[in-house]
Amino acid sequence: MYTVVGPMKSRAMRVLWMLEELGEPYAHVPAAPRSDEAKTYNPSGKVPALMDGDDLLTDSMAILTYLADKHGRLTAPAGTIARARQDALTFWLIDEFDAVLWAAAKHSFVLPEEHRLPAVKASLKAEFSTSAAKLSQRLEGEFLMGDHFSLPDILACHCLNWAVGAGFPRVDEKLFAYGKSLRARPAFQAAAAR
Ligand SMILES: N[C@@H](CCC(=O)N[C@@H](CS)C(=O)NCC(=O)O)C(=O)O
Repeated sequence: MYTVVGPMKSRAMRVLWMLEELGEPYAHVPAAPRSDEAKTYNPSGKVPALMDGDDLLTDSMAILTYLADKHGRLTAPAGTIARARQDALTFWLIDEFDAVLWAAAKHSFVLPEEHRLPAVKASLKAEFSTSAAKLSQRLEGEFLMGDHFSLPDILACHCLNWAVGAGFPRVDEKLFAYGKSLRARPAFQAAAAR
């Protein structure tokens, strides 16, 4: 039995969405980041965390990769060229989307006030727009890896939603439509209803 730790409005959403896609049962503990409750699972207080029985797993994309490999779904098999390309895209999204959004969050409310540099946000927004245009350009079919939904789609869509919430510039129509179609998936809707 899986237990997902972290609120829907955090990177825990990626894990909730993944488990809904897999149709795997799970419990949800919507503990806030850094809360005492989150620390009872993950001593760092970071979310998401996933308990698989007694085993603690951390980091959203490590968790998603573990689940995809374990259940043999939503990923190319490990050790294949297709997987190397899928992983390259995942790491690119972490560098160009997640890290940029996280830097903006740090300089908005995460870091102690004396370490925040709000002026950096304009630069981060410009960087994000450049990366979003690149992603839009490489999007050829319905999904990032072609005709099948896979892990990078969960990461990309979560970051696109995060960007809207953080007041980042609008992405182009093609990428907007891509995000919209992913949000319409029953598994996304079920996770978002948490
Ligand atoms: N790379 C990690 C980042 C986890 C992370 O920083 N989560 C945020 C909430 S979305 C958090 O726990 N922040 C609290 C903190 O940084 O102390 C992942 O993808 O899970």
